[in-house]
Amino acid sequence: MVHTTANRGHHPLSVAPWPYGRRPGGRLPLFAFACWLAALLCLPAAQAEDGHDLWLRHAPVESGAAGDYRARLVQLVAPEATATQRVARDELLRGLGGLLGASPAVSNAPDRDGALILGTPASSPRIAKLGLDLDGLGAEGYLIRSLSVDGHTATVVAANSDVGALYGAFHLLRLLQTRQPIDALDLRTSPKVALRVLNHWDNLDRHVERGYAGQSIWDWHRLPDWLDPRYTDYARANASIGINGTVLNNVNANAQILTPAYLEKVEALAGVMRPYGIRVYLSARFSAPMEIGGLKTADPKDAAVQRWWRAKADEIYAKIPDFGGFLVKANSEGQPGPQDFGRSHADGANMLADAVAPHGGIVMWRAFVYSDEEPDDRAKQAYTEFVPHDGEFRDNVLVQVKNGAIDFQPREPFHPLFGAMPKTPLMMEFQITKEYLGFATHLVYLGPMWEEVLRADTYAKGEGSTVAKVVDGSLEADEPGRSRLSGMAGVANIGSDRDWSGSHFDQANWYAYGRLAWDPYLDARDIAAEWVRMTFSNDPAFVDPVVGMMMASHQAAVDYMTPLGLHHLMGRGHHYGPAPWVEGGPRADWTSVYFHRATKEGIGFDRTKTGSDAVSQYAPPVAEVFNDPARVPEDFLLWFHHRGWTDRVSSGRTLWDELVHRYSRGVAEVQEMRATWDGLADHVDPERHHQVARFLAIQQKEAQWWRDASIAYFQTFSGLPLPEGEAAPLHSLDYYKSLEFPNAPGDGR
Ligand code: BDP
Repeated sequence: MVHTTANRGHHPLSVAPWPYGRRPGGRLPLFAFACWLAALLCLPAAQAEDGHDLWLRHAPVESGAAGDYRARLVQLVAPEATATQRVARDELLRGLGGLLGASPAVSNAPDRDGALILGTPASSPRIAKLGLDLDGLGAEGYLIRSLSVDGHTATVVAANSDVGALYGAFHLLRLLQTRQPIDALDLRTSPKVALRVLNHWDNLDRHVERGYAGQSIWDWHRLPDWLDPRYTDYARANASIGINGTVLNNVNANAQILTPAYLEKVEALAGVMRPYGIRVYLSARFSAPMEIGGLKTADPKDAAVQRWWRAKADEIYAKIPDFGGFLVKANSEGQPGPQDFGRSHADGANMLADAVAPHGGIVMWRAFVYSDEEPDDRAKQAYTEFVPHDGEFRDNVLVQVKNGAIDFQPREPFHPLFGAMPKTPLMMEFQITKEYLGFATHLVYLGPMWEEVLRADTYAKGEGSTVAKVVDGSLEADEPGRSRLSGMAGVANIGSDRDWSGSHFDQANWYAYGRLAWDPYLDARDIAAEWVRMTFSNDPAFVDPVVGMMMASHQAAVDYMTPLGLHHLMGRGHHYGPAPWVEGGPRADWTSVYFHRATKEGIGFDRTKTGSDAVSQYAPPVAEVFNDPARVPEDFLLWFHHRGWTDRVSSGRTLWDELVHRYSRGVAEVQEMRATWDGLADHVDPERHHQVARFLAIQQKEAQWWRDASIAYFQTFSGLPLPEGEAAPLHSLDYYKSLEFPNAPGDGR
């Protein structure tokens, strides 16, 4: 059976022919019907490779390796007293059954070679007796060791909690899925970041803001009575990569979610997530006391407002004792907030923090703010608003900061808030859904982009003060009175599409996010290789070229969309496709011309000390580099500088020539990705190969569109000819400007 997805057909430039006989809504050709009948009558039902299994695809291991694994995994000794213990045991039985053809025998004690012993000192007498060094693993860490137990060879997966043991079980499966040897294991790991959270920008009507994978997976209408099995699969997938929290609703929040009718639904979802170590959180609308509480104000200093939130928190915790807390977008893009009542972000966050504190809850307060009246460079506003409040936030508040200061652009320098608020835990916010990076059709692996940000040096406490150290709290651990919280948020790319993420390769971004949240020092390339092996194949003839494609894909997208530090040049509203000509409308910093500032003389946003001075929000060693056109990384040249069209760049080309070169380089890279993928047909099932191939064709077409439209537009300023050998845009500038996409998916509502 071939599954179709909800939003594919809407793609305005879609070119994909339908390869499987019956197109939905079309006629069934006779031949296809005959094949279908034959298949139905004669063959066992084959499992379609529709991507639904994600990286939890436990396809059989090749016979040689399987023998080695089987000898080590003859018997499973694992407790089953709690829901989490049962989940861990079932994952191992299911996973090993798939990988090795048969599940290990379940036993109460190891009585032969090849025992797999899972548990905690509390859940497993065997593990208690081993006296393992579990100190330092914390509540969620685990160790995996090859040992001799009661005279038998054994693999021990031990932790301090059931959830730790579950994470260990998934890790063991991953070792097999990626064909690692398991005969001399000695590994221990615990998460470096405490809160590893997905943010769903899902509305209650199931529209997903910036979602490109169908509708919301949360079927609010049928909840709480119908628990879609997908919820469990979602929880499994997240637990397998260590994600331990999920914010169910959009940051542009609807207060309805806090009404009793919805809290009952939230409670049902929390029940599904709980065995997997996942807490649910909600986005809270700041004006909820007025909208659903009947109060006249939402002023955080008003006693009635404070009482309302405390009562609301009590009500929630009575239903969901492990409720995580609130995420809040306040005084940003029209959302209500404390400033509406003359109060600060700290006042607002602390009022909510006080309401959830008695229950152990937390508040994630977003720093994505910029004001309409503020004439200053938008890139500077979050820093300006938040830094003065460092030290004012309660212990159970994290300030959630996007990776860059504008808005999830294809490439941004790290946000200047990182390192600038030493007394406040700053939670990283990455966007997994590719709002600005080609939606679900472009193959863009985000691992390298996130790695670049996490490894960036803030110099806040001298060299080596990386963003990763700010996020995991290690950089400022000695800061007096600083809360020990740490967190990372990822704006989910999950929807009702059968393949969850709208494309096979977008699953890799969900996966990479989870892995980096667990350990922000991991290598994007290693994560890609792991994912490819688990999702597709372990054959090096496949793994190497595909990892190569993935690793090159982010730079390629930056090149064909916004090279050299350009940013925010996409279509207005829906953000689909190039539109560097966007101007006018409600506010300057929602236009493209505000950001590229092209003139007859040059292009780029002057954020130097003599320009908007955004550079001075960075620590001096960083500011100096960003301020200097000769030293700034060229990838950020036009982010920080306005440069002349004929100025030379490091390649020796003029800026204009370099710009054109980079646009073309991006398109060429996509063409190469296509050729690589086409050559790999023998290594992939036809369903997935076909879809990826067609999506790459869309990507190439759209990369060309980005290049051509951008060059045609910027040439009206530079007035310069294209460099030798560069093809002219396929269409006129007027043509590109005339394109409209009123039904592009995922818009904000
Ligand atoms: C922007 C999105 C918008 C979000 C906003 C946010 O276009 O839909 O509401 O970010 O993060 O990138 O709040």
